[in-house]
Formats: sequence, C-alpha cells, structure tokens
Amino acid sequence: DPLSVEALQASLRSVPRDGHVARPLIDGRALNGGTVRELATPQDRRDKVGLAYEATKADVTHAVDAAVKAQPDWDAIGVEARARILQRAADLFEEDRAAMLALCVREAGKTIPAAIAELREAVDFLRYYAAIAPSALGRHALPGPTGETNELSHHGRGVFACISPWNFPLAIFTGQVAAALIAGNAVVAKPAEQTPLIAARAVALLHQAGVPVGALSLLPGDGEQVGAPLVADPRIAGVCFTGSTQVARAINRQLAGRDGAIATLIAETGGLNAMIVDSSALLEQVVGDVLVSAFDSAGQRCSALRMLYVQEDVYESCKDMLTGAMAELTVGDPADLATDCGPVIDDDALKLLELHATRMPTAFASAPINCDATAHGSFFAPRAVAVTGVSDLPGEVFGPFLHVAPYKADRLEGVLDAITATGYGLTLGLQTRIDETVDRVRGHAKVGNFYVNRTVIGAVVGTQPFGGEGLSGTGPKAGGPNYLARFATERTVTINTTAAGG
Ligand code: TXE
Repeated sequence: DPLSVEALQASLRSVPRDGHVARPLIDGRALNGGTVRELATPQDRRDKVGLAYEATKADVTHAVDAAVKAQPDWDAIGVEARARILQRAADLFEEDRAAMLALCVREAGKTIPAAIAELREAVDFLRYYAAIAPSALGRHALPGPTGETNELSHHGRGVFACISPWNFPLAIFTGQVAAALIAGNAVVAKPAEQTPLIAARAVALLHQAGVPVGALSLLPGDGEQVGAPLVADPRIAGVCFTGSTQVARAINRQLAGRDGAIATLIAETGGLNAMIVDSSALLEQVVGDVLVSAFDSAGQRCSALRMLYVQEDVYESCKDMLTGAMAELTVGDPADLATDCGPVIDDDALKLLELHATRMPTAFASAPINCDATAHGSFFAPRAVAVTGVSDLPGEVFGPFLHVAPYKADRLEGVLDAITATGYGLTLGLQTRIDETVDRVRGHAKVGNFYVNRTVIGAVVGTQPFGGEGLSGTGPKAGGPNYLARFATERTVTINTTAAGG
C-alpha cells in the first residue's frame, strides 16, 4: 500500500534532506529577494533544510502589480474552469506526497502521522472548495415581476493577501489560497517566515495545475518586512489571515487606516480551549482524548486543549490516570514513527513556554524527553499543572502545556462563564454520559466548535468546518459551506425585457 505509514516513511528517504529553496515568485519569475534566511529543522538546529530569499518592499509592489493585471482574466474563465484546476492541483499534491511530507517533518517538525493528516487536509480543502464552488459561487436567477429578469452572480473581489502561520504550513496555506483563487481573486501569498519551503512547493504545484502565474505570487519573509507592506497596499481588496489575535488586530487597524477600497478581513486566530469532564464520564477514554487534544503536534494547534476542568469527585483519580499516561508519551525526533510529540517550532516559542512554566505551579505530571533529542532542538517536555481555573492563564499558551482544575457539579454554569470571559471562543470539549448536561453546555457555550466525548481537535473539511468567535476570529468557518462567499463580491443584473430593442 503506497499510502501506508511504512511505505511513506521509506519514500521520504528519497527526498533530499537539504538544499530546498524558497524565493519571491512573481508573475512566474523567481527573484533574488533581499535578506537570506537559513532554515534548519526544529528538532536539530545543525540539520539544515534550505534557504529562503525573502521579498523586498519592491517585490511586494511588483507582486500586487502582477495580481492586478492577472485578476480580470482569471475571474472571467469562470468558476467551473477554476474548480477543474484545483482538482488537478489536488492530484498533483497527492502524487508529490513524499516531498510534501518530508518538508512538513523537516521544516515544521511534524510527526509523520501529523504530516500525513496535514497533507490530507490540504487535499481536502482543494477538492471540497472545487466541489462546492460552482453552486456556492454560481449565477442564480431571482424572482421578480413580469417584464424583467433578475440574476445574482459572484465575482472575485480583486487581489487577496493570504497570510498564514507555521503550525499548519501546508493545510492552512493551501486552504486560504484555494478559497481566494476559486472565488476569482488573484492571490499574493505570504507564508510564515519559519515555513516558506513547503509553501513554495505548494505554489509550484498550483501553477503546474493551471493557475496562471500572475494570479498567484509568493512572498517569503516576515510580518514586518513583507506582511505589513502587503496589507498596506491600497490595491489589496481582502486579507485572509491565520495567526495570533494580536497580529489580526494590527492588520485590521492597518486596513482601516489606509487608502483604497474598504477591504475584507477574514481572520482565524487563537483559542483558550477547555474540556469539562463530569463524574459520569469514562475516564479511560477521557485520558486518551486529553493526551491527543493537548499534546498532538506539540500542542501547537489553535484548537488544542489548554484547560481541563474535572468534577471534584473524580478529580484526583483523573489526575492520577493522566500522570501515568503522560509518563508513557514518547517525546523526541518527529521522523521516528514511535514519537507522539515532536519539538516546538523554534527557540522563541520554547522561551515563551519556559517563561510560562516559571509563572505556574510545579507540574504534577510530565512526559520525559528522549535525551538525545534535546541538545540541539527546540524541545519542551509536555506537562500538566494544577490551577484554580482558566482565569489563572495569562492568555493563549501555545505548546504542550495543560492546566487542570476541579469544579463542583453545581458550578457548571460558572465554569462556562469563566471560559466565555476569556474572550476566546474556539473549541470546547465535554465528557459526560448525561444527555441533559450536553444540552446545558450547548445552550451556554459561546464557541465555534463544540465536541462531546471525543478530542477537541479534528476540524475535518466539510464535516466539522472550523473557526471561532470573539478573540478567536471573524468567521465564517474554513472548510464549511459559507466560507467561499466571503471571498467574493455579489452582483445583480436586472434587465427590462419589455424595452424597445431590448
Ligand atoms: O504568529 P503571528 P507567530 C499564536 C500563538 C503563537 C503566537 C505567535 O499564540 O504563540 O500566535 O506566533 C505574519 N502584518 N498563533 O508569531 O505573528 C507572520 O509573518 C502582516 C496561533 O507565528 O500572528 C505570519 O505569516 N502579517 C495560530 C503570520 O502573520 C504579519 C497559529 C502569523 O504570525 C504581521 C500561529 C503584520 N504586522 C500562531 N506580523 C493559530 N490560530 O493556529 C506577523 N505577520
């Protein structure tokens, strides 16, 4: 089976370990850029992956020039033609899986199963948007009086800036770009500075599939040098952003203050996600779900579990079971199939987690790191600390760090209020065997994705469209039926069919 984990692991070895390059790619031309960034694996900084030639300010302007020029033709070919191109891109992504997976593992420090899930999600975005776009963005006749016809149609807004994070360097990058493109926009994409290589690979395949080179440009570089000037360009009609709440705010302010069109902002940001476990829950299952929710991808998911509330009568036994299970986690080299939890993205992320640890009580449970791995990589031992509640957290803590608190059964609404009071509203989990509790929590929770008796991560395209409220983002949900409409503008055409010569 060519898709088995073992077969993929073998084919990964055929991909060059070093020498990958990302350059500003504008109108099909690969440019020299300005700053050069050396990219190494998060698991071992001595292990180089490649180089990024980062875009200059002039490159940003040229990319928008090319996009403005290419957009009308791209819009005019129609949604069915664009859908065929995205389907072809999905095929190419699947054929290129060894290289894509190798880059996810080496550039982003993903474990092999996490890399496979990421590639799957990227392909799902391409296929799902291609499948729904013809009806979601098609032409519709509207009812009206005799003597006239009315029609509603969708068109690209113009040029979209797609600004993506490092934690899903392939899936989120592809999802944003695919949505913006299929709606008829030209795209200037700025991947996270930590993960431009995988983005460059994706762009090459999208071009090969038939996306015109002017309609999709790539600008490697960081937020300040490339992201901010891109957003500041008055010709940008919309920004699709995933990342921190703070940067989403900065982009919003910048869009509000600049000249040009009133731009659309679609932002998917952080979370302070909780799970509530009552005393009817099956604790064996709870512990398994908690480990995956909190520590998969080293906790670097916006959906990841940060705050576990356990009803007081099962609190101590739940902690004991969690302690035992965490000691069994394998933390280390993500390329090793036995690894449950790999490194965090870089030393800045590591320092933030270490700082947070100094401000929290001592961990009651942790997972041992494979010692060979720590010396040259950004490894943080997954841990669990006891707190009084979510208000003890300073904000989003992005890594394998779980906070646990007891609650009294008659304080369930109080717990939900505390979660709401954080301002974030992304994922929430509930573990219970009482239906009435499901209804109570469901009626009270202000979150985008509510999960019962399972993990809080998942977000399967087309099945659990993903996105939050409040500090967690603007909506609509990625991978859902209403997402594409935000990338398009609507036009009506009314024709008086009784007019002379008409
Ligand atoms: O995100 P940033 P970072 C959260 C998480 C993490 C924190 C910082 O809490 O610890 O954010 O991570 C670009 N104008 N999440 O620094 O800075 C930037 O180059 C335009 C949650 O990686 O928000 C990158 O491409 N663009 C999250 C993208 O924005 C700017 C995933 C995200 O970077 C910019 C990642 C600017 N002024 C981090 N500044 C999730 N929801 O999954 C930066 N960028």
